[in-house]
Order: sequence, then structure tokens, then C-alpha cells
Amino acid sequence: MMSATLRSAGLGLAVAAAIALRLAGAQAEDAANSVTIDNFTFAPAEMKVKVGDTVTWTNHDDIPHTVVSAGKFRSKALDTDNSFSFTFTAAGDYKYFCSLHPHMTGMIKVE
Ligand SMILES: [Cu+2]
Repeated sequence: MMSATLRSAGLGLAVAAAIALRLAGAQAEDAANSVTIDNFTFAPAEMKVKVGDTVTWTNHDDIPHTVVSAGKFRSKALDTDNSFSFTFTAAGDYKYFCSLHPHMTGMIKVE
């Protein structure tokens, strides 16, 4: 009885580890056009992309943030680990900020 419980717990851990590895791989593939939100900061604060590229912002803070570029795009409030994506179809400098904490700012340069 005891050993069966231990074995099943071990299997659960192995499955969890496999899922974590797969998630890490998926994140690495998207890292090029990803902005993380952590500790009230957009990182990187400035990013260069090409016309047609999609940028994804992911909130790693435990409070909500938004991603807003006046007249261009506006996310809903992102809870922890939520993401927002926007595809840039025109060149230009896109300043953006968090509408909940306006001192949080960033820039996407599309060329
Ligand atoms: Cu914020």
C-alpha cells in the first residue's frame, strides 16, 4: 500500500517535470518577440521588430498590468501569467505604458 502510493507520487512528479520542460521549450521559441512584465517593469524596455511581427507581453507580477499604446492597441488587465499579443502592420515607434501604473513605459520600434 505504502509503496504503491510512493510510486504513484513519483510518476506524478515525472509527468510534471516533462510538462515543465515542454513549456520551457515553447517559451524559448517565442523569446525573440516577447516582453516580460516583472516587478513593475517592461523588459526589454525597448524592442526592434519588423513590419508583420507579433509581439507578446506576459505579466509575471502577482498584480494586474495593462499594455496600452494610445490609439494603437490596448490590452485588458492582464492577471498573473496572462499574455497580450499585437501584430504590427506599419513601421514606426510605438510608445506604450501600463494604464494602471503610468510610470511603466516601453517602446516597440517597427521597421
Ligand atoms: Cu501596471
